[in-house]
This record gives sequence, structure tokens and C-alpha cells, in this order.
Amino acid sequence: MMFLFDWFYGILASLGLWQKEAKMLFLGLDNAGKTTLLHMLKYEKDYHAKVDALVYLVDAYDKERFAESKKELDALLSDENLAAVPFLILGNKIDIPYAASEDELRYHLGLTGVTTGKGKVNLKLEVFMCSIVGKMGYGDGFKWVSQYIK
Ligand SMILES: Nc1nc2c(ncn2[C@@H]2O[C@H](COP(=O)(O)OP(=O)(O)O)[C@@H](O)[C@H]2O)c(=O)[nH]1
Ligand SMILES: [Mg+2]
Repeated sequence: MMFLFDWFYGILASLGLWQKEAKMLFLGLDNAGKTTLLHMLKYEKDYHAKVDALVYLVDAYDKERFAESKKELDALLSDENLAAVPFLILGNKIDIPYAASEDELRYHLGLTGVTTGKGKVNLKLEVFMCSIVGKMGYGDGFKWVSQYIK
């Protein structure tokens, strides 16, 4: 299955990233909500090679594609070029009834117990459930990731 992605470089004017020049890479399967999120955030485009954070979106309602999403995420997590990069995992579309819970999403992505500060792995990774169209949840995620951006 084609793995589509959107690049995002810029200055986030809100969400805990005030005055930080954050070069963030937004990834996720097609239809996960990347473009919707980019339109929601205010940004200026510029082009640098370095990525400060990776935002990986998953459609929490599309359970049939969790395995595919896990495969792509695993490839990113094993990419040496991204080893020091914080991963913000956004489980999107929780406004839809029967969207996966955080536990369910973590289970299917192989992220149960894999989180910063919980001691199991030395990884800058956290999962936040959100609804981008509902404008909720992702703000906390960006606040979390902002601690790693100078
Ligand atoms: N219900 C719901 N739909 C969403 C949400 N975020 C995005 N979508 C929809 O999901 C579809 C794919 O979004 P898009 O941003 O194009 O995904 P992309 O392929 O990752 O860029 C669009 O129809 C969006 O309106 C959300 O939080 N809730
Ligand atoms: Mg798109």
C-alpha cells in the first residue's frame, strides 16, 4: 500500500511551540488526517534538512489499517536518522463513535508500555488521542513534544 506523507517545516504559533523554530515531519497513512492538521496549524514554510520532531498520525477509527500503520511506524522507529527524534503519535478521529481507545491503539501499534518516562525504553515517544476536526487532544501532544525542541 502506498505510504503517503506530508512535510511540515515552520514556526508553530501556538500549542506550546511559541517562538520555537520547529521543523516537524508529519507522517501517517493516507487519510489519517495530516493535511487537515496542517491546515489547522498556522505555519510558515522554509526548507531545512534537520527534523526536530516527527508527528505520526493514525486514523483511530480505521482499525483495518492498524497493521499497515504499525509496519510504517516500525520502519520509522528503526530508522537511524530518526533515532534522536521525538515521536508524537496522534490517534486521530476520536470524535467518531467506536474509534479505538488509547489502549487499543497502543496495543495494535505495539506501543503498550512504550512511552517516555515510564522507564521501559529510552525513547522519546508518546501517544495522544485527538480529534483534529473537533480541535481537541493534539494541543496536549504538541505541548509534550515542545519540551524536546529548543
Ligand atoms: N471525523 C474526523 N475526520 C477527520 C479528522 N481529521 C481528518 N478527518 C478527515 O479524514 C479525511 C482525510 O484527512 P486528510 O487530512 O486529507 O488526510 P491525509 O491523507 O493524512 O492528509 C478527510 O476527509 C478529513 O476531513 C477528525 O479529527 N475527525
Ligand atoms: Mg494529505
